[in-house]
Amino acid sequence: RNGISRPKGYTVSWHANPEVEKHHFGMAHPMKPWRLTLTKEIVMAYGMHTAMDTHLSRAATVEELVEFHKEDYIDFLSSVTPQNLATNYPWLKPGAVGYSGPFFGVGEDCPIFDGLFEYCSLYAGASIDAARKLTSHQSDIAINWSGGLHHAKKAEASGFCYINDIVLAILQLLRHHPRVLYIDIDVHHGDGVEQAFWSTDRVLTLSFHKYDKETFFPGTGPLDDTGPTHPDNPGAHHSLNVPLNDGIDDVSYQWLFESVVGPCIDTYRPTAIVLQCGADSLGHDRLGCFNLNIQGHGSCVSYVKSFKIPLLVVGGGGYTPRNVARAWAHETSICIGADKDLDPTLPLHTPFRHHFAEEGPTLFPPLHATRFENKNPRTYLESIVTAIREQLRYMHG
Ligand code: V1S
Ligand code: CA
Ligand code: ZN
Repeated sequence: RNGISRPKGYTVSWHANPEVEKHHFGMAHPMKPWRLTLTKEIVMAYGMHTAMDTHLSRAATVEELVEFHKEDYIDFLSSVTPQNLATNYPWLKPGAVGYSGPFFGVGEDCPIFDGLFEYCSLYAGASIDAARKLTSHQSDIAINWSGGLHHAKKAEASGFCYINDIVLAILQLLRHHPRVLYIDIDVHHGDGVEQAFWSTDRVLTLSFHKYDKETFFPGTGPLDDTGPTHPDNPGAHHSLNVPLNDGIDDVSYQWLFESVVGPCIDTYRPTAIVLQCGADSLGHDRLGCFNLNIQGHGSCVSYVKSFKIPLLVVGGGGYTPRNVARAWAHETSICIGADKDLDPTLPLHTPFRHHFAEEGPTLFPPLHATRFENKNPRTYLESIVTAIREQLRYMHG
């Protein structure tokens, strides 16, 4: 099977539970957990699972969830169902007496669906397990494609995210690691993670995203938003944001990513890294507006891996399921060091094959066809790099 073998000198672990994939947000909703099934189909067809320690993840416990989230919010998530919603929470209905806007963030973006709490606790459990594999030195790279849900707040669901598995995983890492770097290449701003670690210098958060305060969710993450700067806040200058315009391509993104991430690692000297690989920054995404190819997106993973620092890799957004699956399968191959060995023709012979018919059975379809013109001139990218370097000078390592 393509001769995939275990990586030499380091261990990669894969954390997943197929129960996650069975949940449905609703027909019209762009978040499709079955994209994880497609990802796994490709990974297994190439034989990549034989090169990793594969762990069936378990549900996070309530005690684990309340390490970040508020207890009444977890109580709500664990007891609400589509059936009891209207009876138990009548004030949730717009127009009802006492209605005061979305309740715990519930609404069209974050609907209450069957099995919601199982879905949440399973993806969170996988990220916590993955982080523990790193802290116990049993893995050097740990992967949870079902995680990466970066918008969830302490007591509020937001942007398809209910539990912030990334925050929970970083809290685990902080038990053993003095400094954690969080990098977020989802097309959206990683606001929930940024906010959670806003007041500490032990986590440096760095998000690349499309930024438009008025028209693009969540409307936060301008370049100059680097953490509250009052003198006694240790977290000042420890939130970095790279706001981008439509249409950025592989060459620009790769140059920018390396020009920003390199100095961040050199200056901050993290002892662990969490990489959120939201695949909605790919071209042809249903919600995104960038023009990245699978290779361009994957080059971020290769670059981060090259520093040989304990690494937690999580998923995130990604709304054209077949391309999400291609990207995350390719990135799995990068993690195990097999990317150069893969035949780019998808070795799929199962009924899943038809999902890839549109672009043909290839791992690397061209996704750069410019639905969005590149509105990020070189001068703009250079000004970002200058500003980030400026921010890093405030950091005392
Ligand atoms: N963009 C976008 C978008 N589309 C939807 C949506 C569409 C159909 C549905 F049935 C339900 C929702 N919501 C949004 C965004 C949220 C994007 C979340 C991205 C999550 C992530 O990739 O970063 C991580 C997993 N919400 C909005 O733009 C808010 C609205 C302002 C517009 C859409 N309506 C449905 C709610 C209010
Ligand atoms: Ca991002
Ligand atoms: Zn996103």
